[in-house]
Amino acid sequence: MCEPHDHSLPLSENKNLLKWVEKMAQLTKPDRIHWVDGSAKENQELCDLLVAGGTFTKLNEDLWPGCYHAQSDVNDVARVEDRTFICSLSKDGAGPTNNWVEPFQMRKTLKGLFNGCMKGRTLYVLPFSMGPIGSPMSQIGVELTDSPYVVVNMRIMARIGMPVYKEIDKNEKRVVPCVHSVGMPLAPGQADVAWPCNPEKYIVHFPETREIWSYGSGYGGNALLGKKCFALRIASNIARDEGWMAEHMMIVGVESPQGEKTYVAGAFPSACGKTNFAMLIPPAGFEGWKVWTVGDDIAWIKPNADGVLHAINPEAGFFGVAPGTSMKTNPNAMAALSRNTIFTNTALTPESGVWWEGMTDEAPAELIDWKGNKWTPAIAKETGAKAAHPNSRFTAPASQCPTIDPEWENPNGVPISAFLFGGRRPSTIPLVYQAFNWSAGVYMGATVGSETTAAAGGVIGKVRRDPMAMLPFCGYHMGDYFRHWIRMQRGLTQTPRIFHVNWFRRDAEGHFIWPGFSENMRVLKWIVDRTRGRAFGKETPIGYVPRYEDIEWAGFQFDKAKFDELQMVDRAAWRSEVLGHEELFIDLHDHLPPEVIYERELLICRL
Ligand code: TSX
Ligand code: MN
Repeated sequence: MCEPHDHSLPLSENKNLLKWVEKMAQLTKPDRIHWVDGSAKENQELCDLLVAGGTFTKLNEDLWPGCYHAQSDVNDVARVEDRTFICSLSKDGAGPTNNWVEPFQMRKTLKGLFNGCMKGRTLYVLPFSMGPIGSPMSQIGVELTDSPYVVVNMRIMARIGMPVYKEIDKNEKRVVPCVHSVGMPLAPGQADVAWPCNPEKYIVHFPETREIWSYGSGYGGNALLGKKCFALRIASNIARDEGWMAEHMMIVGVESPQGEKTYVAGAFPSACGKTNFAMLIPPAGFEGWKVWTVGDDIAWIKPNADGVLHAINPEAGFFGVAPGTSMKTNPNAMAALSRNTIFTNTALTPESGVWWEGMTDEAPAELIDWKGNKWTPAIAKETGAKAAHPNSRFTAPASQCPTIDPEWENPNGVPISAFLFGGRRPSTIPLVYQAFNWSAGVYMGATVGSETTAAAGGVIGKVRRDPMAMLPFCGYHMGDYFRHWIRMQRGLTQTPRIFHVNWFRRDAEGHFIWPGFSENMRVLKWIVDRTRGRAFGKETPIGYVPRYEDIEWAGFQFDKAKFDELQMVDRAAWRSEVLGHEELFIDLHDHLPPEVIYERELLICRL
């Protein structure tokens, strides 16, 4: 057993860390400093503190053991892309798809914002490792935050505390400094609110110095800085400089009845069911097959000494969208979130449980909605009020997922055989097709589009381009990012095959043609068989496609006519599709690699 720590004393001996904490404390002026050790005892004390302060509601221990519910401020419910900044030295470094502010000007702004911003609060020193502790692929960060909610969420999402101090004290790895404040200092005697935040928000990245500064929000990706800010925006910069990839991808391992295992990584824009796919359960007809979950959101991918790409999931938990998650759509997620989970902005039941739209076919008779108001199905029918916020979340330990891969914490990662790109496309795009080669695959990823849904806000039903699902998460110029993808192939002895999937094609009546969910296993099997060189692919202008007889249909009735409709490549529709690709490319043109331009020309010629 470890001795309980005096949290007011430094738990690290690293001089640079101690100096930086002191400097930041002088700037932010907290009442006290708490060095986070990551222990269960500390976590319990913080949860008790959050309950006492009204941020947390302890859920019914019999129904939801170890679980808490949090209700955020109504104006602090999602990432704030228009308040997210990439402050590289040159504007051209950030590119036209990022907000850029000159770094010295932004530092001045931040100095003003952070001056005294933690008055009346505790500054938590939170060391975290993205990736298994000690893995050569892991990266270390320290988040200074005035939010205990952030600390208890980060404890689920990353490896934190004592083992990380040990890594830092070894002085081998650079530490990414992350400063976070909810931006609501308390005057002496001023009472706190349940969800402190500031209407003015800044999510700031300095790519060259590898720094993150976040002000004004306590929510999700704005505040849990290891996730989108570090593991994608800063890591994409580190990866480009060091020759690896930081991607917005889930990772799954497909195991055949003979025990052959094939790992696939996939990028999908929001609202495409990436988490559901990462936890797929094979359907009837696939007895003996298993899909293992390595990660649901982020992949760090690096060539090993033999030139084979290997991936780790840098996270330790799932920060998943709750609405739509059910025993029907994702029983593995339901098992993962059944205990030791934090729910944010879901509805509360009278038994101190949680509920969200889509969790059960029938809504409970009465709830407290995410805003704290009484909610009934009748009220919802009349006012349209949602019980849970559409972006409400669960923070659940990955280790609790029944399909978590035995290799998910392998410090050397898992070998990647294929990349998947996907979007929500009602027309034009087949269920599945394979790129001819790496550069055609990069073009495929660079042109990913998805139909906008209500969840994203804005116009519904328009195709929005989201290259590699990285548009909000690439920490540098998107054109340079494509170039980096092109360049990655050179160091490889085995190039992953690249595929595009679309579960969302609709028929003339507007109905989904493909049942999706478990049945996607049939597509996944063709993908695995293609990467292993044992399935047929028919050449079309856009890539290789399966014929009806190339798909395993055991245990499922699906007409050949319907399959042909799903797979149809309509040249006229594709010609306008290629014109649609231009939209984003115009902005990026002066940084596009020639391969992307040539692939576009080749595609046009083939059509
Ligand atoms: O996650 C989804 N996947 C991937 C699953 C492994 N969803 C949900 C998307 C919202 C996040 C899907 N929705 C998928 C899918 O494959 N497919 C669809 C579309 C669809 C929805 C309902 C039905 C069929 C298709 N059928 C019935 O409701 C009976
Ligand atoms: Mn994501």
